[in-house]
Order: sequence, then C-alpha cells, then structure tokens
Amino acid sequence: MPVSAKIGIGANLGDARDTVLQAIQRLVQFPQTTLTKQSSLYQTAPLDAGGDDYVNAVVEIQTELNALTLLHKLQELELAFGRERPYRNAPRTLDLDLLLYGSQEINTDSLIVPHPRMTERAFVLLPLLQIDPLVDIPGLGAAQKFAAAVTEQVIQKIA
Ligand code: A4P
Ligand code: MG
Repeated sequence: MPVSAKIGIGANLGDARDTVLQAIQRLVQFPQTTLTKQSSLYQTAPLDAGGDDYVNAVVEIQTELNALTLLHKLQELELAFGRERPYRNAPRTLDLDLLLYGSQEINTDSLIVPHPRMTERAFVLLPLLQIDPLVDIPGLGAAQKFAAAVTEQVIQKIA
C-alpha cells in the first residue's frame, strides 16, 4: 500500500526557483512514487540562517518506498544538485526535508518524522496548508492551529 508523504523543498543559492522546479521533476522519477499535490512557490526570508531569500514549496507524493529509503533518495537528490554542508543552516542549493510520512512518528538517529521544526516555520506551514488545509501532524494535531504563531515571518507567494 502506498503511503502519502509530504516533502519540504528549499533553495537559496543560484537560480533557486529553477532548482525547486527541477527538484520536483526529479522527485516524480523516484521508483514506486507519484506526485499528487504541489504547492505554489514562495519567496521567504531566511529563518535562523543567512544569505539570500529562499524559494520554498511543499509537495505531496504517494510512495511505496519506506521512510528511510525515501530519506536516502532525497539526500541523493540534494547531492545531485551540488549541495555542500560546510556548517548547519548554511546557504544551500537544495534542501529536502521529509515532513510527514503517513501518520507515522519516527525517531531514529538519522530520521525524525514529523520534521521537528515544521510547526515553527511559515515557509513549511503555509505551503503545506495550501495543498492540505486539514492536514494533521501526528502527535501534535491540526497543522492549522500553528499558523497563527508564524504570521510575523516574511513569506510571499511567487506568481
Ligand atoms: N534528518 C532527520 N530527520 C529528517 C527529516 N525528517 N528530513 C537528518 C530530512 N532530514 C532529516 O539535515 C541534517 C540531518 O537531518 C540529515 O543528515 C538527516 O539524517 P541536513 O539537511 O543535512 O542539514 P540542514 O538542512 O542544515 O539542517 P536541518 O536541520 O535540515 O535544517 P532545516 O531545519 O531544514 O533548516 N529559511 C527559509 N526561509 N527557508 C528554508 O528553507 N531552511 C533552513 C534549514 C533554515 N532556514 C530557512 C530554510
Ligand atoms: Mg534539511
């Protein structure tokens, strides 16, 4: 049975908009995976990070890949876009976060789902709520209730 997963996409180096769109095209090519929803692209001010504005989006996929395999595929894709990790929250050509994986809660050294910081971030919450207004965050409840706390964060839909 395929599982519905939500992926957060972010980029703030080079042509960030193009990178995000290309990354979505590559995600669709993962084995046993289909794209079911795609948010708008958003221009967002860097949060806890320096550098240029980010372009962010969230997509929903249906996948037969298990969560860890999916994470590894996402990391491969980051590397394919030339991502380097000089330090935490460094500017990046492409950042792919596994936000939600069905209704599962996962806590291992390499993977934590739901993504631990997703409820504090407008650049995750707004695109997520755009594609799935009633989405539930396992262990935390309706995503909608966290949106009021992030209204100060600068985020703008890209036409
Ligand atoms: N990891 C554990 N759980 C997950 C998960 N659910 N999804 C581990 C993805 N990775 C997960 O990630 C570090 C390690 O987290 C991985 O080895 C993986 O095993 P990383 O992507 O290498 O490092 P990072 O991105 O520098 O750190 P992190 O914690 O992912 O940063 P965040 O929280 O993703 O924040 N501002 C704006 N406006 N837009 C942004 O997109 N992004 C960040 C990065 C900061 N500020 C931003 C944005
Ligand atoms: Mg990351």
